[in-house]
Amino acid sequence: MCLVPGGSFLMGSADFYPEERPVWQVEVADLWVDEHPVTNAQFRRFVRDSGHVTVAERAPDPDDFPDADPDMLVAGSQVFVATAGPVALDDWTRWWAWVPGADWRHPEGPGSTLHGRELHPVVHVGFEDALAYAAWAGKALTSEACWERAARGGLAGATYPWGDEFMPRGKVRANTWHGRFPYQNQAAPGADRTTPVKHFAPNGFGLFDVVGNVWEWTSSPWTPNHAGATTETPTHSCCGPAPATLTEQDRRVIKGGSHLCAASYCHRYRPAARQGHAVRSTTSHVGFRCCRPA
Ligand SMILES: [Cu+2]
Repeated sequence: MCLVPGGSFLMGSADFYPEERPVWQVEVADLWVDEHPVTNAQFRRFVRDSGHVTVAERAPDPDDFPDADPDMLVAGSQVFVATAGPVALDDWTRWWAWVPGADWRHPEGPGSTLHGRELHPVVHVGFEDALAYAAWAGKALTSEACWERAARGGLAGATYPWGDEFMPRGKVRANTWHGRFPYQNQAAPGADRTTPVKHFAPNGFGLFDVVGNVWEWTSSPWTPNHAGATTETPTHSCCGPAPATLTEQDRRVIKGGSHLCAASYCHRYRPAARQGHAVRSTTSHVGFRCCRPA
C-alpha cells in the first residue's frame, strides 16, 4: 500500500462533464491506499480462503425481479464485445452483451479463463464482492473524495494523474481506448481488455492504474453532481463503515474510467471523472482497490 498524505485539495472539474461540477475544496486525512487494483490472483486467494460466491455467480432473486421471465434469471454478467463497425453511441446495448456464465473466473463467459491474467485486475465484481474482499483483507473501500485525492498524485487541478497532457512525449500512460469506439482499437494487441497492473508508470503517490484499465468501486453513494456538497472535515473518514443493506437500485460512485474509455466517446480516464453504477451490475470493466486508515 502507499501512504497518501492528507491535506486539502480541489475535487471535481469544471472542464468536462456536468456531474463533476462544481469544483470544491475537500480536506482528507492520511490514508493507506492499495498500490494497484485488486488482481485476479489476490481475489482467488480471498475466494479460496472465504468461500465467497460473487454476485455474478448467483442467479438473481425472483423477488427482486417480479416481472422477469424466470428462465432469464440465471447467473451471468455483462461482457464487452467490439462491434463490426460504427454504431450509434447513445445505445450501449450495441457493445455490451449479457453472457450467462460470465464471472470473475470466466471474464468472457464459459470457456474463457484467467490463464495469463493472474496479474490483471479482477472484473465482474459487484459492490458487495468488493466489500467482502475488503473485510477479509482487513481493509475498506475508499470514499470518492479520498479516491480522487489519491488518484491526483499530489498534482493540483491537473487533468490526468500525470499532468495535463494525455500522452506526454508521445508516451501512453494508461490503458484506455485508442481509436474509434467501439470497433477500432489501435492500442497495443490485447488492450481491448484489461492489462496487467503496474504496466504503466505510477502517479506521484506511487499508485498504479488509477485511470484506465478498470473502473473502481468507491464507498460513496451516487450523487448527480457536487452541488450541495458540504466541506468534509479533516476527521472525515476515508474508509467509512460498510452500508447495512443494499437494494438492486442502489448506486455507488465508480472512478477512474477503463480500457473502454475513448476521448471521442467517454473522456473519463481522469481523477475528477465519476459515474454512478448499480451495486449488483457486474461488467468486464469494473474492479476495485482498498484502503486502510493511516
Ligand atoms: Cu468511459
